[in-house]
Amino acid sequence: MSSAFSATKIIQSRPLKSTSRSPDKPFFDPLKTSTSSASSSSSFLGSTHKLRLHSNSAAAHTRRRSTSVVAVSDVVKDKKLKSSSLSNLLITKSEGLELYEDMVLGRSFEDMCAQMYYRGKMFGFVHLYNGQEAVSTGFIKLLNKEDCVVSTYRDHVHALSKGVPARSVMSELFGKATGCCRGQGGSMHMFSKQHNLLGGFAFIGEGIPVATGAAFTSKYRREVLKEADCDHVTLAFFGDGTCNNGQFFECLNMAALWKLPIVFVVENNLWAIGMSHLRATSDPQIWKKGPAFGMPGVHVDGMDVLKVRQVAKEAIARARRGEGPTLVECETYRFRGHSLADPDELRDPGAGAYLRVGHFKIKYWGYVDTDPNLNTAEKARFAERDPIAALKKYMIDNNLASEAELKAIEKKIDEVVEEAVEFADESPPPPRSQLLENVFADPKGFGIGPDGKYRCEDPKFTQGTAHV
Ligand SMILES: Cc1ncc(C[n+]2csc(CCOP(=O)(O)OP(=O)(O)O)c2C)c(N)n1
Ligand SMILES: [Mg+2]
Repeated sequence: MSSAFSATKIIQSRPLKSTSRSPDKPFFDPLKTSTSSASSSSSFLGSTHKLRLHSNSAAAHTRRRSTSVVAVSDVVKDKKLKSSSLSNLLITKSEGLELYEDMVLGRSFEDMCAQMYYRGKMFGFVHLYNGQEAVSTGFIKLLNKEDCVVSTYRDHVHALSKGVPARSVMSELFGKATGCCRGQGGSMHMFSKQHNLLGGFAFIGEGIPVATGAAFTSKYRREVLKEADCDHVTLAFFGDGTCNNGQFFECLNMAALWKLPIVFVVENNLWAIGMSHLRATSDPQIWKKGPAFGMPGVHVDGMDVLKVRQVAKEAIARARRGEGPTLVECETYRFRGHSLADPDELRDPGAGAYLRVGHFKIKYWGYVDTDPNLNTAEKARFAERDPIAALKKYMIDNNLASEAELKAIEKKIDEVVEEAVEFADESPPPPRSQLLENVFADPKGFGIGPDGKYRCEDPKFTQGTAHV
């Protein structure tokens, strides 16, 4: 197998070895591929190559600076070298169009959210997903309806990819009764039982145990309740910053111990609000934490939907086959501020986005940069690797779609998003009677006191509290 394919990061558990960072330790560069050190038999196609020794030489410096932008998946390029036959491509035309439509929907929807937020139509924090679409689309479009997705506060696009209609996501954002949580959840708590979207969670790491529980349910139903056809898989999405949270480690342990059908999908966008990933974690290569718990750890270029999809295919298939969990680290980037309350002034590279090795500043992605305006340079570099533009180019270059066909999809999505806004705007707010629903376990909404009586029977109980 040639370079792009052999450079996988699937690593099984092995004896403990220190992985703490030091200037002598290897860095990995997702833009490069290598023929060394990887198992050619791994089925994690699309995974970028992993470790490569950092060199301080000027030649290495120049090479890194001149790394070209990946506009066409290396995976596909590699395939094309062997045959120009369309049948050898990684996606069919209809698959490509589906991926394109889903990514365009995610992007357009989020752009519209920004507009509506600044027009005062939404309340509370709203975190957009621009730039990260290849991860949601690359994974979720491979799922069945019964499979589960657990997200974070950056959850609108995961909901859309899982099939929750744009109008019910938008309506939820507007706090309206027609929203997917009847207006009670808002931006950070998208949920749809029908689509097996188990939430949006505002606290970081909060969704990981929920996802682990969902995966446990699938296994329990299959093995204990003998529901032979219950092969449902759960995907847990979360960020790089969240990987320093204890729940992440606890759940990796349980998932590996019980061989749960789950994929932990880390969306490493290099920043946790204004905290650089490099500054916050002892070993920035998150995928390595998988093998430490006895599961494969895989790294993939999260700006390339075709690579993400290849890795996702195998990780999901493993889970479905009963072979247990996988940890996938997708290297990606968010094109906007942390939330719409952040005018994108928080990512200050001076605060530690760069490692200092000797007199070089080493960027996590393998760049060496002396640009004083590092923040702008970082954003510009990732803007060039926009996953939607990359897929578009690939589809056209490979005669999978014409410019007109893709334009037609963009137009259709514009209409879907416009319609979603109109629907949300015209929808009624939730009734007052909904105010205390789901606040107390008691369906009457007032809870039961220690004496076994409804608390509302205490005449003083509601004094000073909400009345419905
Ligand atoms: C338990 C908890 N602690 C702190 C916060 C505040 N907080 C909100 S977002 C965030 C950063 C998370 O970064 P990351 O996991 O990388 O996700 P990203 O926002 O980059 O998608 C933090 C610390 C929180 N929401 N929950
Ligand atoms: Mg992050």
